[in-house]
Amino acid sequence: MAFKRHIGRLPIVPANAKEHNVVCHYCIVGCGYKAYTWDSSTEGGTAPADNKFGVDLAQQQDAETPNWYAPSMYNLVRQSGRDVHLVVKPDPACVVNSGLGSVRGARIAEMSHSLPRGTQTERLTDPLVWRYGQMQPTSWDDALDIVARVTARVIAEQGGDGLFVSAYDHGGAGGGYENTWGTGKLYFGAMKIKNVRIHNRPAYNSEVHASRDMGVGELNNCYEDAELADTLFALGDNPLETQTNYFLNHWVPNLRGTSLDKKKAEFGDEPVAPARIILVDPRRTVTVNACETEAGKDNVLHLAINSGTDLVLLNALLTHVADKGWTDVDFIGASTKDFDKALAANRTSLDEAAAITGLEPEDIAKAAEWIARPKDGGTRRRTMFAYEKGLIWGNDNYRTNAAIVNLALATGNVGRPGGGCVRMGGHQEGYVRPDYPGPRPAPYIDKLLIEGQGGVHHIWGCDHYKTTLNAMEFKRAYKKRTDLVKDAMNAVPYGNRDALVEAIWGAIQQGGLFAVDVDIVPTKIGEACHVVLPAATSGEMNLTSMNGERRMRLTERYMDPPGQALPDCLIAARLANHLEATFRSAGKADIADRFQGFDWKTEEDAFMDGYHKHAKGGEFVTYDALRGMGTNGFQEPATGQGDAGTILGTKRLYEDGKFGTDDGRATFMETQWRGLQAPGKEEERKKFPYLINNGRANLVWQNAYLDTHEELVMDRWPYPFIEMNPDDMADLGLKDGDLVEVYNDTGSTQAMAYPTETARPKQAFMLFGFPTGVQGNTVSKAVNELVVPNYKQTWGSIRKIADAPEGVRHLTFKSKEYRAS
Ligand SMILES: Nc1nc2c(c(=O)[nH]1)N[C@H]1C(S)=C(S)[C@@H](COP(=O)(O)OP(=O)(O)OC[C@H]3O[C@@H](n4cnc5c(=O)[nH]c(N)nc54)[C@H](O)[C@@H]3O)O[C@H]1N2
Ligand SMILES: Nc1nc2c(c(=O)[nH]1)N[C@H]1C(S)=C(S)[C@@H](COP(=O)(O)OP(=O)(O)OC[C@H]3O[C@@H](n4cnc5c(=O)[nH]c(N)nc54)[C@H](O)[C@@H]3O)O[C@H]1N2
Ligand code: SF4
Ligand SMILES: [Mo]
Repeated sequence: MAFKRHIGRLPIVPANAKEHNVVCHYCIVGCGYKAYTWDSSTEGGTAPADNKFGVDLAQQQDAETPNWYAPSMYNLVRQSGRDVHLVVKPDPACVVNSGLGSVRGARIAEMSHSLPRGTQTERLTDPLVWRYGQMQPTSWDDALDIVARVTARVIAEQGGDGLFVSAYDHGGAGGGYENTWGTGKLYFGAMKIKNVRIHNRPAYNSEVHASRDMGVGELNNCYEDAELADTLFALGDNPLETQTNYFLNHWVPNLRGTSLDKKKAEFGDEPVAPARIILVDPRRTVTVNACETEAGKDNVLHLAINSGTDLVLLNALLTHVADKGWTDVDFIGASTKDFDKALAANRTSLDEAAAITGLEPEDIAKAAEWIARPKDGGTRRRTMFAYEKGLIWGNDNYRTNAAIVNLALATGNVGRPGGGCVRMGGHQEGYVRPDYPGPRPAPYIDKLLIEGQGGVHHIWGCDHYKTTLNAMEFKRAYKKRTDLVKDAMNAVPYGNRDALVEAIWGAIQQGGLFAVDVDIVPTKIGEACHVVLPAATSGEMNLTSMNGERRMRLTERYMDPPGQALPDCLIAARLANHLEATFRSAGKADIADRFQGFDWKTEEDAFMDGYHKHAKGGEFVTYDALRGMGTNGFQEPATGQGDAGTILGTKRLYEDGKFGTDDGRATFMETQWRGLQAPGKEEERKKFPYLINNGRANLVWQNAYLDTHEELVMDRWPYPFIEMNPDDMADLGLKDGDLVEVYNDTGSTQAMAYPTETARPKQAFMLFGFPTGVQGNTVSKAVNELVVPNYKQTWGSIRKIADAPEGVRHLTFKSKEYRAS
């Protein structure tokens, strides 16, 4: 243990502290928090009337008391130009988390920008422009003028296809309805740009095209369904680490049997019992371990499937359920179509499936029983199907996604309490945009950039250097192209804007690329950029998003953004203003006119222009109404106004049996197995000895964009871990914490060996997207037919580089599993 917080005593929250509704801006779960702020020169007292909790703090509080906060929940920040104390603490009254924090969310406060306390001092404060061979601070008008002029020049010469855009499409920090609307209105509404990609994949497409094509929106249930289900079916997800409080507050009670009263209240005489759970993951995750501890091993079935073969398992489950007569015949008849066709096409025996998936036929049969064998008295079993990146970034995304929806529909589990067929989710959601003007399949943006296409690239809140596929080649090409422009800019003597734009255009004609990065901190891709624009983030602006059960809330602004930083939606609006002026002064009034409607002064203006006018039910939703709904909000879509200005929502989708297709019937799909589908993957699997499975860890948020500037996470993970079977480590002469190179024909990267007893031989698992070792360097460029990437199926070799360096000597290499107490 090297990490210390150096906090001796924390101030008491006074009774009159300002209270703000906050939703954690990290993961999809969207836990409710309260932010308390008060003047830095005062604090509350121990008497009940003197503190926010209204209790006698001179008395010892019990272990689970909410009248307390941890050092990580505290900071000293600016609010309307004054220093204030800030406490951001989980809200016990929020139904999502019931007062739970996680190792990420419980650190919102200490991950805020504070000069007095020296936290997140790396935050961008001013627009930066490449000048005199380095990035230099400047004004918004100066920076946006360059961006607008270069962008307009490129469009004049190359048309709209010369502008490339990378932009988040999610909620939470670096997203939200205000900001997806701001960027969407600019690029899709005003400019009709089609060369756009999303933060996490190299094209403008869906992660779950199949589910949507079948008429089943991917977030169709509510978190309570996890408490009501007889069986939980989790495929390619790891919710203890990645949807932490959803798992702890809604899955664990069902596994423990503490939600039985809820089940009885909901289901009357229907037999109920604590849930059983099936987890499909090639790796024994800590979620498997937690489920065994909570539910007992007999109620947990871990199917340690061969990587990339989920489709076969799902087809075999469908076949077995149908052959046993366990399908929901009434539901299939009333609400779906093409079942017989799909069943015939997808027919897969237990033995066939066992041969490909590496599972035992009996275990597949057991899973089918747990999913669908009727309960005593003949009532249907209620099963909730939940999947995430092990499926979404897995082999044959489209068909595998369809296959899990097939199984959920066949067993009548969509639109019913205790059911659902859902993404677990990544970030929160917060999508409202004009329609994407491009085709399906959408253009493969990374590939086009690598090939030298486009003249200007706008990047909003993502860092492909750490998180894209084929990342090494991307960085090589990107650096070369952006360096050409830097060199050209260096050659313009001074102050002459026209000459600068000319020089940049000249470099673009030589294959150069002009790049603009909108972010909150310096990023790796930002190092290649020519203009960097500082964004405000959640808590520094008002921000709306929804979570994995479509629960929408408003996070209220509780502190000032650093320096000149602005909300993304207002940056987009100002950029639109500058583009309008540039086109107008060039005599192109018709183009200039397209940039009208960006006269927003606040993020609320953007919200009213976007969500309020364009989202389904948006007419019922305003900031005032959301403020009144607190951290519980309402579940989208809004359906009307209730008493006292409340918003009425939708607990589950499809409860009426009508789905999102033209005729309202959910459509079964044919999903035959066709092996590892992405070009070159099968060859890679045969050629290289190790599966380089990859994904997330509890402590780290995404590409560590904030964590990297903070000691806690970097102390635990100075280098990305690669979990390895101890025998494999012995074969390669590796000891705990030794540095290894991971490599294949696509690229190479570096990681730190972490011995893991439960890791299967020749199956490693590496932390993704980490600044000190980018797993994506080894992920091939191969995508599916709709340009969805296949990050998870990566094979490579591993070799020792060095003994554990000084920076890892203090680490523990104990098992990450926990034992029953
Ligand atoms: N190998 C491999 N690669 C993967 C994956 C995988 O499993 N394996 N997963 C993929 C997935 S699911 C994801 S989501 C992506 C993530 O890929 P990215 O989106 O590139 O990664 P993030 O860490 O989410 O990046 C967020 C960026 O937004 C910035 N930011 C935060 N808040 C704000 C804000 O309010 N405004 C602005 N303008 N910027 C802000 C942060 O500083 C950071 O630079 O990675 C993908 N890549
Ligand atoms: N702590 C933390 N939480 C997060 C994030 C974070 O960075 N940190 N990021 C958020 C984001 S943006 C996202 S998208 C989600 C992702 O949430 P998850 O999808 O739960 O996370 P991952 O670790 O990417 O992948 C999940 C599992 O897929 C498994 N897997 C790999 N290959 C296969 C396969 O072929 N078949 C099956 N069945 N499984 C496979 C991996 O072993 C891994 O355990 O997490 C969100 N929550
Ligand atoms: S579970 Fe997700 S939303 Fe909840 S506190 Fe943790 S990171 Fe935030
Ligand atoms: Mo994600």
